[in-house]
Amino acid sequence: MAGSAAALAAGQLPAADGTAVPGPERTAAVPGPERAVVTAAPGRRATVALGDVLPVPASVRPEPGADFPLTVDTVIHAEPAARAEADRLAALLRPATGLPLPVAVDPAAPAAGAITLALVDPGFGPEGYRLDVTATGVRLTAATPAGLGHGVQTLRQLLPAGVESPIPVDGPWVLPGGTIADHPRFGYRGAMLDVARHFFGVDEVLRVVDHLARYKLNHLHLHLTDDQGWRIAVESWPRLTEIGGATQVGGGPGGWYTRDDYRRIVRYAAERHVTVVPEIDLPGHTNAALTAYGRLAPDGVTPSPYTGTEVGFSYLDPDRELTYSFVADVLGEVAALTPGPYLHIGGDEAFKVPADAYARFVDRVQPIVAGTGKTVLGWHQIAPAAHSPGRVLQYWGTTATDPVVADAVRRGARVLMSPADRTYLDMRYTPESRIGHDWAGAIDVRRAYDWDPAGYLDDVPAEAVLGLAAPLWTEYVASHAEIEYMLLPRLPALAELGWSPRDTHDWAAFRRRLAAQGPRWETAGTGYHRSPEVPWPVAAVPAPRAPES
Ligand code: TNX
Repeated sequence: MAGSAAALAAGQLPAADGTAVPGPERTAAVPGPERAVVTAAPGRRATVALGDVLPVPASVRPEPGADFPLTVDTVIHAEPAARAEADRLAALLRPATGLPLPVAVDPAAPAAGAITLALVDPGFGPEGYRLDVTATGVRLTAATPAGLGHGVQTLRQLLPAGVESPIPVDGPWVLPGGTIADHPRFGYRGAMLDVARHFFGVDEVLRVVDHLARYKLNHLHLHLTDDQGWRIAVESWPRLTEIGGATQVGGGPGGWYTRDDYRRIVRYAAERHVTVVPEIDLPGHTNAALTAYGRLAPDGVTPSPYTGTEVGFSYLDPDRELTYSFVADVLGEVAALTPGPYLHIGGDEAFKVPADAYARFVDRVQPIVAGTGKTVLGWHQIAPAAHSPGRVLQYWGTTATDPVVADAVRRGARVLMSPADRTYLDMRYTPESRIGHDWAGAIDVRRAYDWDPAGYLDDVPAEAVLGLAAPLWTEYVASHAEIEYMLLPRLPALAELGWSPRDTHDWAAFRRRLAAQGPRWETAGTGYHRSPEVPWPVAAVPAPRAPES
């Protein structure tokens, strides 16, 4: 990961694709007709327009002249139940602003001049919020802590890019006046990280959670098991991780999460209103499990560890009872560690399993999931199986028609949209990209943005679409810098599709707002792909504040 503010000041940021990313410039940036210049000049006027938020809010009503400056006297006021969100807001704003921003927890009405967070239902649903900025105070209201959390992310984006700095810089720290009323279009907005092909440690996963939370995504799907590695400790089958977790693509050391590691990820995500969805991929993609317990292998022969990138060769035998006691043990333990409602059972690319045996397998595993109290989520290959209450099919196809999925929807299933030609974050941006798959085509920013999750699949009504999720498979992604390169800037494009009302969909407006994220990432030391489709500004990143100021 690109490092500290000091490293950034050196001028050039290496992008993961090897191209040079223009670094922050201390001298005046080149002004030009299409180049937004992020100014660092102190002043009392807001420098970000109220609507320049990503994902774009449902409703924005600017009030010129009602800007609110943050000062040394600004207090963040919260009722006790809103304390965690108030603390997070303070933690996000203090490093760059250098302001004390004390959090006052007090059920009584705040004094004028405060930023107030209140759990008062503004009427915008479970994740909605309302933000009122006036010259005399700021008020953020929501029905739930999640709504407040989304409002906090909006507030953060309304301050200039310097707010991302880990050390104090000059503002101006002024919020634009007016009202934002906001709520999501879809209830499920997610991303998936494949920690099986290449393993990523807890801290790297937490950084991914930060990116999700920033753009109001609310689900992190962890692809925990595959041919190359088993990454989650299971007490009743300990060799799964000890043996099955010991390598990865390319033959590196791999790794796995202890139960406490996994709990830490779940807790950190929950604090940021992100639900973890664990995937145990069944019955295919199971070579790592078979290396640990050869008796699970259909032919009883323990296979070798696999460090390549092929798919579809391994499977659990649908016709053996041992398979189901194994699956019940694993799913039971993973469910017990997971507070979220979904258990993802994979189901993709079991090429060696005949269709009838595959269907019997899914028909037996879905009730096991239900028995743990969780709801079945699976790749859309599980569609032919019987309906299981609430079950969700993750559609990763690239065709607009899928009669089997449409039929499952008629039988009660809902669909999570991950069409590979739009949402797959492991695809190359262009044929020339340094890393990535290309089987679903190149996906640059416009391709990721210019589609409608509710309209992609024929014969599936919009009401059956739960939302969208963007998978990052990691056959070719081996470091955190490469994660960020693949994630950004496509993740915010998909986040906006998931959150913003359809009638705000507008490529020209979107790419202008996306461009403004560039200086924020640079200030934070986050890598990204400088897609030529986006008019990135020449960013004058604010200089560190002089000690005496
Ligand atoms: C297909 S998408 C897979 C994965 C690969 C991915 C690479 C899906 C459910 N299965 O096993 O990693 O393609 O793009």
